[in-house]
Amino acid sequence: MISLYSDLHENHAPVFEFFRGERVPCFETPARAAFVKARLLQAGHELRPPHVDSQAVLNQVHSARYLAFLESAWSNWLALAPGNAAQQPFPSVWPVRTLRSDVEPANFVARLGLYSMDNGSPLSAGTWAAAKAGADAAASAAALLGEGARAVFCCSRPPGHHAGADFMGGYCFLNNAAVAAQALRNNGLERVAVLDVDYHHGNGTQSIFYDRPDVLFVSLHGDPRTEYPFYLGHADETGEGAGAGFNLNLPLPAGATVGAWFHALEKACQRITQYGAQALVVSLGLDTFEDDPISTFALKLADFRRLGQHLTALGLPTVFVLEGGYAAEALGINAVEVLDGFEAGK
Ligand code: OKP
Ligand code: ZN
Repeated sequence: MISLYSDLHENHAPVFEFFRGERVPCFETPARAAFVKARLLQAGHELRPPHVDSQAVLNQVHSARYLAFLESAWSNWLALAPGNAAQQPFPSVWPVRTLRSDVEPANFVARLGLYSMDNGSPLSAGTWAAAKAGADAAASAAALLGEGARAVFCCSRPPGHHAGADFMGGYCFLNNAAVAAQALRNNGLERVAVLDVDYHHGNGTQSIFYDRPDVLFVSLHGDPRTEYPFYLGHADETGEGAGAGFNLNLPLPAGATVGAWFHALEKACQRITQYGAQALVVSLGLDTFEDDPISTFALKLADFRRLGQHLTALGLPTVFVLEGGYAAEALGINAVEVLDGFEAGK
């Protein structure tokens, strides 16, 4: 399988995130993609750099003012104070209910809060370039499908599925899965399905396509009553307006069994088939792994092969986009197991 990979992810290397008010080392590290890259090469997969500029698709998926903020965020942070190069910006104030988000403040930290859903998306010098390379990979993968590729894997980080049209969140800045789906639509496909198998609900992807029937969003994830992102991902979110009926959430309780997870996967696959999708985008988070440090499902290596087998049975041109997975060393093996299960089909 063709895999798309750019070294630019390495410069997105924030040091700290917050956990219960304390600063802790980031879980979302450059080593994650390095382990996946190494395993891809070891397993004989072809690595290519992204070759398509995603800017036009980004403008369809994200708001202009959010993109402008993100692209200039690091230079604006540096301009605030000498010495900021060695510091990480974090938001500390957010426009929740009753506060205005239509007026962009001049204050940098206030703008950072406006464009963030949490304080869990640390920025560093290379964040924009890394995120843009991930979006370029998603657009490139869609182009390769248009040229007849059966499947393409985007080995990119940071992840994207929590990023909404105008906000970052949960380590995510640009929504790579949404870019892939929109690029496939732009290529003339009428119905595209996004299947999100990350442990965490893909709130950003859901919200981007919530009122649209042309992109079906299906997600299995930890129940948001107890699991991040908490404020979206419930079963009663089924789409709105023209998109009514084209959103399917299959939340599972924290600690759910592998059997329950595959049962939900079968329901997800049935919905995608019934929809008549012409292509599939998989938000491939591997934090459903039994040893994941921030999640509570229990998939093992062989289960990732089984996931690949289920996905190939859909018979659709497929873009895989790497999302979460924080047992970094196992991430490469687990990710390639999905791809090899997909290719072998048995
Ligand atoms: C991103 B993706 C742990 C806090 C967890 C949010 C998790 C984001 C997951 N200290 N913060 O969906 O894998
Ligand atoms: Zn996740």
